[in-house]
Amino acid sequence: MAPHGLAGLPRMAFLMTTLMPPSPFAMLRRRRHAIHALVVLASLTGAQAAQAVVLDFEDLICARTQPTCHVGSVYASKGYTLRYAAAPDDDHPVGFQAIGKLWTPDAGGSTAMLANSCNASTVLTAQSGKPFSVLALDLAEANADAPVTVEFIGTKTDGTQVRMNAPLDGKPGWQRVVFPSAFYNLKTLTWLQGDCISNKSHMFDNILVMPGIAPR
Ligand SMILES: [Ca+2]
Repeated sequence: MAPHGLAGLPRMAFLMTTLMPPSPFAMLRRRRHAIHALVVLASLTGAQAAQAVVLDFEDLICARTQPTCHVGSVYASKGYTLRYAAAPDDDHPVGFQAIGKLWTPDAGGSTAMLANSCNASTVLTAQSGKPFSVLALDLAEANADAPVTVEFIGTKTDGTQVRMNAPLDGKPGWQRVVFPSAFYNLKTLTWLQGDCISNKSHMFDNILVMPGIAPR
């Protein structure tokens, strides 16, 4: 049986480590990431930007009063769907877990999401069935441990794929990933949870997504 996601929860194998307070540099870095994402959004036309949404998981109210709570294998919001799938050799799929601010490694954050088993995949699709573009999202070390690298795989409507690795800095806290235009006009966006051994677990938040940007 593969070990699973968060410490202190059923079938979880992770250990919590001490969380360091965010440094001024980390705060500055976060602000710079935020500015970058805003620049990306500002480069779009008004009509395009008006259709952009942020999947921020704030509707998962159970995480307002609990460190974590169970979500299930599907999360749908604002025209988009996230699906969890356990690794093929995983006999005990767990599903998505909402992460609240009471979860220590989410200090300073807001309600976020975790695919709660090793090597689980998360797949983002648009409920319209039409191409969509992912502009940015936030990642953090789920248990404040390292290393964490998240590989994103975008699949286009013609079946071709684009890939990008997002290594985290190893310091507890949120980092913003801004996607290049190769990640516009996708049919699906997939990323994997770490293997819990050489690649530790991550949580995610604030997925900035919008309908496909012409040309298609
Ligand atoms: Ca949030």
